[in-house]
Amino acid sequence: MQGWTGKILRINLTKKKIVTQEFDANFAQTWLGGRGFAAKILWDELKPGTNALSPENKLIFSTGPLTGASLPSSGKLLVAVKSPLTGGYGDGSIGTWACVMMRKAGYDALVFDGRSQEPTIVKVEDDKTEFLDGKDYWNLGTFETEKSLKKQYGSVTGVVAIGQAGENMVKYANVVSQEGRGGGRPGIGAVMGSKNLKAVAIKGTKELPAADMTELKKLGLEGYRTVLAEPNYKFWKRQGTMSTIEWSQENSVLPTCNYKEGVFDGADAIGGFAMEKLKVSQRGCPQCNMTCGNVITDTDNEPAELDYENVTLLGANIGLDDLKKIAHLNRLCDNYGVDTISLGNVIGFIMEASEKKLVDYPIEWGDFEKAKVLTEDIVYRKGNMGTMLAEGVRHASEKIGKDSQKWAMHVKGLEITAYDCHTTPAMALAYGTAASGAHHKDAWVIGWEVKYGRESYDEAKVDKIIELQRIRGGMFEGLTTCRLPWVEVGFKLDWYPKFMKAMTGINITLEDMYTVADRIYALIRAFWVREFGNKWNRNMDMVPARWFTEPLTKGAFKGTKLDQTGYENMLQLYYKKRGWDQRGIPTKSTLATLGLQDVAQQLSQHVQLNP
Ligand code: PTT
Ligand code: SF4
Repeated sequence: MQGWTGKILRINLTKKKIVTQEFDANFAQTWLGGRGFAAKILWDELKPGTNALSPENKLIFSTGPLTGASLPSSGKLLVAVKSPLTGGYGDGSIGTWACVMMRKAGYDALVFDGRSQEPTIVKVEDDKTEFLDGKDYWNLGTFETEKSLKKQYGSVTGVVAIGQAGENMVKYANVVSQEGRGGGRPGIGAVMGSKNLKAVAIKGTKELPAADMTELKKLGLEGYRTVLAEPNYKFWKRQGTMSTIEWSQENSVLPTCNYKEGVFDGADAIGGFAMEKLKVSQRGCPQCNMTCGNVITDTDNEPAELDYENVTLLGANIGLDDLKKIAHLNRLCDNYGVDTISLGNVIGFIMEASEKKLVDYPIEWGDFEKAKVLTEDIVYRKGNMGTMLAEGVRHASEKIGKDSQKWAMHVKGLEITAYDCHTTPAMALAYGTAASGAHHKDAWVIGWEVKYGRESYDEAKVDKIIELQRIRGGMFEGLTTCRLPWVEVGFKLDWYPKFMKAMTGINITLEDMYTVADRIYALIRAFWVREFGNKWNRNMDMVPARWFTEPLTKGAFKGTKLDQTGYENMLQLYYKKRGWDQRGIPTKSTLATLGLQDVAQQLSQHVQLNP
């Protein structure tokens, strides 16, 4: 087999046992890599109902056949677990040298299970894997942890670490690398913390297993040159994802004060152009010439990297209009290893609860000092408030009650990312049907929807969502390369079959990859359904009531809200097109068509399946 290393490193943290498992070409082509491998391993190996923070949960780092090669933006690692935040499938994609090194060390995936008795660090160096004493690293932030490991083991070491949030099992703790790459929103950091695994350090020196290295290098070079020549490239290098702030404001979809509104009075002060005036440098992921991490200095004069999502959730959504203050909160999140999106949701939620006098906790919109204190309380689970909010917005609203569930902004327990959907039914449905809960990664349909016309609830929107889920959630998460060259500068999709041919020696078309994407999507859905059994129902795919019941009060779309019947009709149509029944469960024949007969058989032991 070429393209894949064919090896998965199994690391049991309880017994300190290491086993190398081999897989064949059939497994590789059926599941592609990254998200496909992770979903398959979790489905096959996790007993339904496993406590996500127990030693039995699996922590998976997986890559795809293109990961690590000298090709545009191929430095991404997929991290996955059964999520402690949602109880379902959870993953994230993070740019890190660790994935390049993992492939060079000869592995397509690392799978951790068990729990170390003491804090530990796993170090993989080619064929040698060691457990290092992690006690001295416990209670350090991710920055210092990585710095210290690199000092000891060399600057080329790829490091993925948790901070204090992961150690304290904050349900939306993530993992961080290179001081500004953060991923694994649904609590991947919490699972790592539950295993007493502080960090993973990887070094590799082997050649990637390319079928035709000369062709791959040639294509890679052409690919990088093509990216550079794209007309959008220059502006992208200036602002990266930050220009989306202005776009969202102009289109009334910028989440403001806990998604009450889609426009923010302070938008200009936190947008891409304001950022440019403060920008001091630029960072990015390995193997990428688009380097989109914009660095400014924060209120402590420390460097902090800004992205659209981070700035929107820690800015507009909590009523804060000062980029340096937002940068400070962002930097705290990166160092503590906590998801900026969920944290911004949680803080916005509690500001609204305070405004409505539902909690005895005074905190006003835009209160930076209190937001800082609250962040620390959450990360260390201090006091009633910190402890409650460390569990996420769904849990907090269940505790507070008094109709707060209506404006607790999540789907399936995962907090919503940075698009307000009062006026955009397709984007709402994209959140409702995303693989891990409310995430834009599977189908960022809003850009298309705003041009197409947001008022309709029609079939074209459902088709577009499925098309994007195939490309983004399936193909890119399977290949495990960054999707932004395609999304942002127009790098064409037909490059990827060419890359695949040079890497694997096989002709794999885009259509072939979309079939794998559908298989992955069906398996992830089956995983959710198996976890929830008879409690699973279509309400799991509903979005927060606020968008249906409370119209916008500002901006060009003042008075607009989502139509619930329209949303539900689109959801039913989505199920039909996916071959899922009226509850959103794949039918036996859909699973069989995707080669998942064994999944159907198992799933039918948990819920009744339709033929
Ligand atoms: C992703 C989510 C996002 S999506 C952002 S900003 W974005 C937030 N970033 C965080 C951060 O930073 N620090 C932190 N402590 N928490 C954070 N949480 C948030 O996490 C990221 C880029 C971005 S920037 C995006 S859209 C694209 N996402 C990709 C993806 O999902 N898949 C893929 N194949 N390519 C992608 N390319 C882009 O990568 P999650 P990164 Mg992230 C600091 O993981 O869990 O999916 O959440 O990894 O290396 O920082 O790159 O406007
Ligand atoms: Fe990373 Fe940005 Fe490059 Fe994607 S475009 S690989 S997120 S630096």
